Amino acid sequence: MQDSIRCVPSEICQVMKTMSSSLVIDAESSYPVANRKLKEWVNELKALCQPDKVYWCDGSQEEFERLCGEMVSAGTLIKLNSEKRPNSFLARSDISDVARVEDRTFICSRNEEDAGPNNNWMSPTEAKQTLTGLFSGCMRGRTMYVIPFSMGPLGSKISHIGVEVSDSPYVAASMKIMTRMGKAVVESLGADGDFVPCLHSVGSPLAPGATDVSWPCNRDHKYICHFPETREIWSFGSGYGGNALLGKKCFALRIASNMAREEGWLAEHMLILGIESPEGDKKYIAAAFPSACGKTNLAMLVPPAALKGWKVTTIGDDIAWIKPGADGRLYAINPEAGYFGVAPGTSDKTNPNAMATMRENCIFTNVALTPDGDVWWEGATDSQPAQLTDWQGNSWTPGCGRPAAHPNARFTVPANQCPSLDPQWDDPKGVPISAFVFGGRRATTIPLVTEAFNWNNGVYMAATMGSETTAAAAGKVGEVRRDPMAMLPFCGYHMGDYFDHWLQMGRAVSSPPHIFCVNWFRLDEKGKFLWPGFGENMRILQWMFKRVAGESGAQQTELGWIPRYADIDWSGLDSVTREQFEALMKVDSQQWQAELELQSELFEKLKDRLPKELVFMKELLQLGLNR
Ligand code: O2Y
Ligand code: MN
Repeated sequence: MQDSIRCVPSEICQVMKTMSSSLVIDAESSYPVANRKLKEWVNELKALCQPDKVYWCDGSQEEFERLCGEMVSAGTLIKLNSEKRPNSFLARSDISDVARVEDRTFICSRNEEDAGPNNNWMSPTEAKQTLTGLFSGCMRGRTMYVIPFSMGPLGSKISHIGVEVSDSPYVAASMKIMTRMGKAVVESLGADGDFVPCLHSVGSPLAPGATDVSWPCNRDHKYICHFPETREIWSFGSGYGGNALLGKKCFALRIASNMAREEGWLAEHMLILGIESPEGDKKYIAAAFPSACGKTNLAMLVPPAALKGWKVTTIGDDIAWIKPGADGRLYAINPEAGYFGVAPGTSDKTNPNAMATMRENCIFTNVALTPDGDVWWEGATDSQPAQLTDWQGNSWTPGCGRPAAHPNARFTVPANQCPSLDPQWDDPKGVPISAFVFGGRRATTIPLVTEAFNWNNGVYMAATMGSETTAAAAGKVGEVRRDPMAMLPFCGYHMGDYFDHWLQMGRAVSSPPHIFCVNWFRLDEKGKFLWPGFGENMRILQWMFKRVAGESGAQQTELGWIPRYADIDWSGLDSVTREQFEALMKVDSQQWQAELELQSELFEKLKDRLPKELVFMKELLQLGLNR
């Protein structure tokens, strides 16, 4: 039995086999496809989903333009003003389909315990049974796109290949931007190369003669299922972002985290950036922050002019795949080839590099449209335009009481348009990582920056990181939500096992990176941010750089090493006083007693598989604080 249908219940399997045996093997590709598993899988899916047509994407620019043109004719895309925004488009999604659907996301491991309390679980048999029913005939009246893609540079030892089969041309066009996609990937597979099969449908078959809607999806049934043992993804009912562009969160994090654990590497929710000193020394860091904490801004940071000669370069803004090198260091690639960034809040002030990146060849989703055919979103400019069309296509004026862009509106844009792109971003060897940085959004308790004493101490810090809930998130405002390593929604297995994997990785390499924790969001008693953030974060990156180089001092605390006022370069910044800095760095033992009690809730949830090293770290910290 072929890999892709290994877990299908036998009666469904029989139906699928009967359907495919009645088909002539017909790859319907304009280029040769030698891979047996791929041809068979596509033919099975053709029989199951019953599309009108099968189209194999070649990944060419001509194909991208044709797909976009077809979507403009169908009303899925609006072409933007070519003078203001060349070769760019706006998509408006259905109101039921605007974000990742965590409550409809499942890890379908054979044993429920292996998915852990951090995931929704469904048995593989039940998932395949339910989804086979839903996929049956789901592409009628539509084209089935076969989308071969490489996560990472083609041929790199750190990269892996996937093939997404989808009935969404928006997905096909977005995958061209977000991955290395097309014919060369199929060629590299040869006859027997392996790939992760990713099946996707918007779940909205078209009856003969029926007119389509601009954003087809299924309002009643959405399932984002991952099968870690067989390394498959089945996604039904949504055409949006992480639910549908399956190379991203589904493959590069949930499935890849399982692969990484088995094979001894790391698949992380991390940006990767380069820091270059005025002397031309270069170091790379990988940094994990929960969703919507300014990751893209940090990845594309523009240092203050007063820090003469210091540069930041961008390798990636969201995901890092990290493997041990022969020299005992960890090497990282950005498996993606584009950015799927949050538009609201992005401006020439907060992220000029992102604004320059999206000057052309961009697909915007759920932003507002200006009367002259360009795009706008909250925070894009200081003043609001007098008149707009909002993300749902309705007329909008300032003060109308509705946001013009959806808060999760996105830009999808090729990485190679980024002005701060690192020259090594496409290097198959990856870049050596000198430091890991973990950040949460905390109003109190957590210092601006702390360096861990050692690897296990750093893993403990990362495992216990969290963010306070805001009005936008469900739950009580101000409640701390733990988001270990920013991986809570993305780790494809039990979080306790994931911590253990991190501990083991530190032992597996002779030169593990330093580990730092940051909190850009500490408030004063009046509720004002103590730290200016954005480009000024460079001062903290600079301190990390010097710590790694052995060139900067620090002060020991119960938590770890922290900079003294004099250890930070304050040139050109007088808005942070010494008192403010002390407040940013303060380790308040009362707050920490409460923090340790809150951390116990996480440890309690994971207790079946919590590594003893982390319990020991917590006890050590408790002892230190009691002293
Ligand atoms: O809502 C979505 O589908 C996108 S979520 C997303 C997109 C890009 C990068 N990160 C995230 C995230 O949730 O972490
Ligand atoms: Mn993310």
